[in-house]
Amino acid sequence: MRKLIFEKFAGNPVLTASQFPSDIMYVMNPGAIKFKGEYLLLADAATTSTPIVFWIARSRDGIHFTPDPEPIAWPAHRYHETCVFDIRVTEMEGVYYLMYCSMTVERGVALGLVKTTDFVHFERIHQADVGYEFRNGALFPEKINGRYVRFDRPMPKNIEEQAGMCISYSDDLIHWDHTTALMQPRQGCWDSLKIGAGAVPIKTEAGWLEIYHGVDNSSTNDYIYRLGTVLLDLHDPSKIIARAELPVMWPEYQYELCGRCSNVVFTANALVEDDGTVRMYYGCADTCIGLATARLDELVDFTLHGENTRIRTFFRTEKETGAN
Ligand code: M1P
Repeated sequence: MRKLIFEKFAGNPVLTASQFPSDIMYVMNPGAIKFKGEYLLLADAATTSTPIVFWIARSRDGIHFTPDPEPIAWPAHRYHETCVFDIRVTEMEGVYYLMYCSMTVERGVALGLVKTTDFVHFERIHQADVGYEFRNGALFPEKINGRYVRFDRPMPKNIEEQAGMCISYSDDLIHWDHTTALMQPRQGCWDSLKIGAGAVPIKTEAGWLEIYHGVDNSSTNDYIYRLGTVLLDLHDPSKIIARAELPVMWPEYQYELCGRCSNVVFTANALVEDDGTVRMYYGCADTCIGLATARLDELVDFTLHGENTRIRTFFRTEKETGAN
């Protein structure tokens, strides 16, 4: 297996639809958490009859997972949710908050919030935002300056418009305000079309480390989803300390290159172990789930200092290429 910053587990994928009941077609993009000595994946499971249900798979060793007999009994929504996807799990003082994308006919795609303390009983906190469409919500694991903070991404109406990552604040986890643009796609780079929060941010001495996804459409047939990193100020996460120029992970193997949506690596949670290993579960081609690991200090160092390469762009100016 090749390694840049993240090293992919040689036995990938660690979870596939074949481990679930027969009407599950694809599993992907899991929220992940270590709870009472077990690794839990809260996966998107696409069924033959409904778009997606959330389904927990549990493991003692983080490699061999057993899905629960049934999907999560997801708490009712004021409207009918026609699809749900991409849970991100945030723990605060023993409560586990599940921020997720909620699709209803009335609201389009918005961010809903559910909580649990035991991963058996689930209680709704928030239906979904009103107004603009939001996706890729990730709640920070602590209040900052007395307020809850989340990443989100307002969705442009036109897919060709650039979609950037924003940061929003709340006193009650229901009403979100001061939505501020945090960062934008970078023209000509691996994250040129759209970007969105990936993992719930990780607190480090150097700042909040965020592993985000970036999409470019340089391929003739498809988008490519890669993962990159950014460090944000601990006291004011709307301030960027450093954004790595190059991605830390990208689709390379058959299970990431081919599937329901090809060329996708997509993460929602990266877990930090006591020895400083970052254990990241990720969706592969919207079809199955893989595991990749990295050292937290290497991720921070790479974000601050990068490789000894300048940013690679797909398109050079005439001046850069020396053309007349
Ligand atoms: O199909 C790739 C991904 O597309 C969406 O992410 P984004 O809105 O950032 O493009 C999500 O639906 C995600 O679940 C999916 O993996």
